[in-house]
Amino acid sequence: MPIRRRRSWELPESAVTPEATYLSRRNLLGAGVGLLGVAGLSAALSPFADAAPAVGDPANDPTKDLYPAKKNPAFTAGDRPITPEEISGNYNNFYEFGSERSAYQIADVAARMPRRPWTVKIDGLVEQPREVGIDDLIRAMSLEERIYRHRCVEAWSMTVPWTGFPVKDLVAYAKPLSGAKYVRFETFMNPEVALGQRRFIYPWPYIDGLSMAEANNDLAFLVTGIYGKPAPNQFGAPLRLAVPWKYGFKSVKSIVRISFVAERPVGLWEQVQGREYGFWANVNPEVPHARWSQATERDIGTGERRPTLIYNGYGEEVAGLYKGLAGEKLFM
Ligand SMILES: Nc1nc2c(c(=O)[nH]1)N[C@H]1C(S)=C(S)[C@@H](COP(=O)(O)O)O[C@H]1N2
Ligand SMILES: [Mo]
Repeated sequence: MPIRRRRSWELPESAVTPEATYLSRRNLLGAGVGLLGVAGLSAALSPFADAAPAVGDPANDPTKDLYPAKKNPAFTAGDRPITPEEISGNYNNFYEFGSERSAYQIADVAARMPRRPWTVKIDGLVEQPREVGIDDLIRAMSLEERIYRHRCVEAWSMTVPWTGFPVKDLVAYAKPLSGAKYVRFETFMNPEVALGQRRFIYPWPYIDGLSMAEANNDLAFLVTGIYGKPAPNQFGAPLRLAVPWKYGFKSVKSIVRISFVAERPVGLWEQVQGREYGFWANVNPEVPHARWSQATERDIGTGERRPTLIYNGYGEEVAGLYKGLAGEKLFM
C-alpha cells in the first residue's frame, strides 16, 4: 500500500469500493483462498510479457483515421477543467483487470487486451439478430466529441472529452421489436488476459443495462475514443457506454454484446450487493450510499472536493425520464 496523506475532507476510498461491501480483502488474502494478490498478479502476467503489444495499442487502431471527430458544441466542460489524461488514464475502475487500483496500474494490465478481432453481437428482441465487426459498426455510425462529467459511486469524478455516437443511433441500427423494454450491455470474457475474471467471487461477465427510454435519450453515448483519439484499453476500448447522469458503474466497458430484452437486467454490482447498488443508479447528492455520503465528490484532476449535483448536473436532459417511476429506487 503506498502511503498517502489523507486530508480530513477526503473519503477513504479504499474503504468504499463496492467490493468492500461483502468481503474484506485482508481477510480473504489472509485466508489464502487463491486470490491474485499483487505479487501473484505480476507473476501471472509474465506469460504475456512476450505477447505482441501491438494488439492492445490504440496507436494501431484501424479506425484512427476517424479522429479527431467533430466537437458537439452542446456538450462542453463549462466550469470544470478537463481532467488530464495522465490522471484519468491511471485511475481506472476495470475489475476484469484487478481491483487494487492503488497498488498497480490497471492501464498496464489492460494494455495486453487484444483490440482486434472484436465482434459485437446484437441480439434479443430485434428484427434480425446479427454480429458485426467493430470497425464496420463504428464506420456505420457518425462519430462526434462530447465533453462529459463522470461521477463514480465511490465519490470521485472527472471531466473528459469522449468520442463516440449516441446509443439511440445504435438502437435505430439494431431495429428492436416493440416487446423490447431494456437494453443489456455485456463486457468480453477473456480470463487468459483479464486475470480479474479468474476471481469467481464476481458473477462475470460484467453486465448492466438501460431502459429503452434511457437508451433513446440523446445523452446516452457509446464511446470509441477519448482525448481526440481511439480510447486506450483501460477506458473500455473498443466500445463502452457513457451515461453521465448515473453512477459510473452503469457505464459498461469493452462491450461485446448488446441485447434488447423484455425483463430488467440485473447488473453485476446489483447481483453482488443489491442492497447498495440498483438498476437506476442516478446521481443524487441527497441520497447517501448505504455506507457513505454522496453529497460531495473529489475531482481527480484538481483534487478539489465539490458539491455533487442531482443527475450529475444533467437534470434538464434526463429528469423527465423518471416521471411515472416515483415508487422506484431511482438513486442507488
Ligand atoms: N466491464 C467493466 N465496466 C466498468 C467497470 C468495470 O469494472 N468493468 N467499472 C465501472 C466503474 S465503477 C466506473 S467508475 C467506470 C470507470 O471508468 P474509467 O476507468 O474510464 O474512469 O467504469 C465502469 N465500467
Ligand atoms: Mo465507479
